Amino acid sequence: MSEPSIFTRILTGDIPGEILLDTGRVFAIRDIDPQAPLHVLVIPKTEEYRDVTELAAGDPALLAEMVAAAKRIAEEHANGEYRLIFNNGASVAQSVFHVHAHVLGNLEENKLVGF
Ligand code: DGP
Repeated sequence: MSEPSIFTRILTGDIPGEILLDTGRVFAIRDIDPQAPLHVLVIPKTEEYRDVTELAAGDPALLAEMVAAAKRIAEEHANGEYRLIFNNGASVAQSVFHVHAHVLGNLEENKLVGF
């Protein structure tokens, strides 16, 4: 069996990290290397899906739960507006192959983040 992902290790408490939101099937943590004033990762608890393409095909309801969780994070920690980013593949900077969404918010006006 493969090693648990870094996100699973945070979820199980093996690695310290504050869980901002837990909806049952989805959880959220702050990104360790924030690219925006609000930068949170929304992650399904299952490691079954490597990226959002696999997730959308395999469990679209779980993808919808991730989007709803992103909206809740934006409402609780920003003005309700947010940017949602999924990296899909190493060549576009995906480094953790346990699907996750980057939720960015509180961006300065007209300032786009570099990813
Ligand atoms: P990606 O490049 O799309 O695979 O995003 C992976 C993100 O995970 C990256 O922005 C940094 C974040 N990350 C990696 N290790 C840790 C960690 O130990 N704790 C937290 N909170 N975030 C991490």
